Amino acid sequence: AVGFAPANELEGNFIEATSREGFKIAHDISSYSFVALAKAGKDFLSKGNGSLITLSYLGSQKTLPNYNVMGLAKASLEASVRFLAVSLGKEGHRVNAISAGPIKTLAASGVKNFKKMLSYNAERAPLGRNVSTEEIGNAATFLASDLASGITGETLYVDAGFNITAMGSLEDSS
Ligand code: 0WE
Repeated sequence: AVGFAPANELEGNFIEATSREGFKIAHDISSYSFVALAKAGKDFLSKGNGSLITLSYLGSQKTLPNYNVMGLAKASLEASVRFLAVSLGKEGHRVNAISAGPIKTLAASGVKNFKKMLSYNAERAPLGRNVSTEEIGNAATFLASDLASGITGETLYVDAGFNITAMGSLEDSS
């Protein structure tokens, strides 16, 4: 799992913030890197039942403030999961993504208003909270295991259900 866009790409109006160079860097590091990993690593995968897993985010499907070119890169990453799944399927290898809810990590500490995003998500998610790194790890363990032997090319949401909602609850909004 590796994702990156230059910091100036992740702030402000999408059109104004997005440069050709920033687009290139974001897609190279956040999407092509997974294809490169599959290319370099496929011969080292467990014979006949390997599993590749990457990390994505809802910004690939829906807009949110400031995520900008990372949303495009994650959309590309999720498409690469599908194409890689076909490419490696004949050899029995599976390729999936986990689309995680926002989590307070070191990288997230560099993101403006991240605390606000955490409470926004927790408030509106069906489970009424955010997810933990352990819950992402558990889903990854499942996807890597034979319990997920029939699952490939999929993006699995581990986000306390946030992605399935449109209006959340009317209870506490003004
Ligand atoms: O994918 C991510 C993190 C993406 C990210 C974050 C940074 C911060 C520091 C990529 N590149 C950089 N480059 C830096 O210089 N997330 C899902 C977390 C995240 O990042 C956001 C979010 C969320 C959620 C950035 C803006 C808006 C929302």
